[in-house]
Amino acid sequence: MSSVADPSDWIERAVRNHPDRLFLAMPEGRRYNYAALRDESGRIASALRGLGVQVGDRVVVRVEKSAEAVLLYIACLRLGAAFVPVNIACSPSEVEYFLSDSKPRVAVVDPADLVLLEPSARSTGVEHLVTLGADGGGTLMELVRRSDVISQSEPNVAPDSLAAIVYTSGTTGRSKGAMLTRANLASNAAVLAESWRFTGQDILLHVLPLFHVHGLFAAINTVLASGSGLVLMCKFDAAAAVRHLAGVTVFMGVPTHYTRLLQETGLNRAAAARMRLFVSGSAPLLAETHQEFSRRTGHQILERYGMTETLMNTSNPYEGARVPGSVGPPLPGVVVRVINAETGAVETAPETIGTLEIKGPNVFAGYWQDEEKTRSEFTADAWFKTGDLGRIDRNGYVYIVGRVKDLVISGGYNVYPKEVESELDAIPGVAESAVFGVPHPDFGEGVTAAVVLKGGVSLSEADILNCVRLRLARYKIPKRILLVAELPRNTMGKVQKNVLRATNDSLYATE
Ligand code: MLC
Ligand code: AMP
Repeated sequence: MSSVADPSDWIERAVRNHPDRLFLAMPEGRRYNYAALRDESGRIASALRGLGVQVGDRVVVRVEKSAEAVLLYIACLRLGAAFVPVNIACSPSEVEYFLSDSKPRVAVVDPADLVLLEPSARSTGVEHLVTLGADGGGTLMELVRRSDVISQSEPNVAPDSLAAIVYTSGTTGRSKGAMLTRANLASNAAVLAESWRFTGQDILLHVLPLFHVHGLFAAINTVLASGSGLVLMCKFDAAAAVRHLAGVTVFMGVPTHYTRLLQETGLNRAAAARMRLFVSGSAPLLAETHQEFSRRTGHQILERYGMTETLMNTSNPYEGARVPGSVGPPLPGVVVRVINAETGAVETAPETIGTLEIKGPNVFAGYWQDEEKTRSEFTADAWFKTGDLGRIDRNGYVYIVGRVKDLVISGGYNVYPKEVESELDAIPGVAESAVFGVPHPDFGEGVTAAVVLKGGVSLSEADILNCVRLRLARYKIPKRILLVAELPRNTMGKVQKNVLRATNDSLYATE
């Protein structure tokens, strides 16, 4: 296995060994080689330093995807600052919470959101609010133009220091910030580069958002750790992605990307002839998608399993059987165990279903300023409880068979029902609600709500959707609101979401 370097070493090493090699290309032609990556990220680092950013300071980033956004992430790595990515779709009230919780020295937002977010930045004590647009414009880049290139990455950053805080919603309460260290990032990228056989000749087609561990760490860090390159597609478009396959060697996506690629008639063996690897993760890939993709392109999608808190845990092998429906064996250095959900005992017999727990250098350092939540998500002997239900077969392959956490995964985005239910229940006239996921042809699962109105109240599906539209990120908004007289309950009075799921199983079948 390649030696585990600190993230800053990736850049220094690449510039030393192959300064002219491509790091990032934009579809319209702009290109950065590794020397340009070092210089441009060094200039951004210098501008951030000018704003007072030091090792350990948080930098909240809520911007559209762009080459500059990638360079900003790398600048934070080189400074030893903690990168805090926020989904561009988050509502202003969600952003205010992230600012007040993470207390950043600097927040970088899209210029179009400046006026909207200024009051939140002021009330939460953010020192500097700067902008970065999709076109690379904005006040941050004005500062950058006036800044020198830093000659060297910050040398005094320990492996266990904070590299990023990534917010992840929970079954209760507000989102929690998962603290990822430099060692987490470095070890996972080294393992992925090795396991997926990345070389300097590889070019990754990057279609994922930059605010989740999939697009940010599994994709970009693996490229950096292996000195390979990427083509950055800022908005996923299946037809354009098929055309790009001729110029790249690796693709990473969520299952929705694959089902959309399959709808393109141009996706065939010839279109994928130069490709070396297709990786899927973040949500379950249907075995039929795997099989259909293989029939059309001759490529077997390699499915892997990860989490914000653990980065990548398991992966089907590069050489050897890629089993449809399985997420593969644990990655080198990672250990996965199965726990009996009732007794808490470790299950050693193969094929036994239980909750999955993880240990390894990939596992995060805990939740930001929340020791109680951190304690409750780890066992006494320091295993992380994933909340996923799974089994391990005789060959060591892991299968995810369900979740003990009440979670809907829509197009690779996690939606916690409790958060949506709280917003629905706050609407005057709503008595109670239950949010659940049912099969959706595009997003895998569609967020769906059953709502009971108070007596004498008349509200339509559209009225209810209008009320939540400004409160929640768009992907969390239910695709359908079902007005019902009452929620199904068991004898203990608990809402039976399994009944709601079963009775509405075909809700989106004709879409
Ligand atoms: C977009 N929309 C969604 C949605 N994405 N609705 C539900 N679920 C989603 N995932 C809605 C928008 O709100 C909008 O609705 C409409 O669809 C069109 O919006 P869009 O912006 O044009 O969407 P599109 O570009 O088509 O997005 C689809 C997608 C995107 C699949 C490209 O969802 C995506 O990039 N998903 C990847 C998420 C990801 O990176 N997950 C990794 C998490 S890390 P309206 O009503 O406004 O018209 C993790 C760990 C691990 O899980 O293992 O990797
Ligand atoms: P997140 O909290 O956004 O990081 O999402 C992590 C969750 O996504 C995991 O706990 C799993 O439930 C799910 N997940 C990730 N990859 C896969 C996969 N390949 N198959 C099934 N579920 C997955």
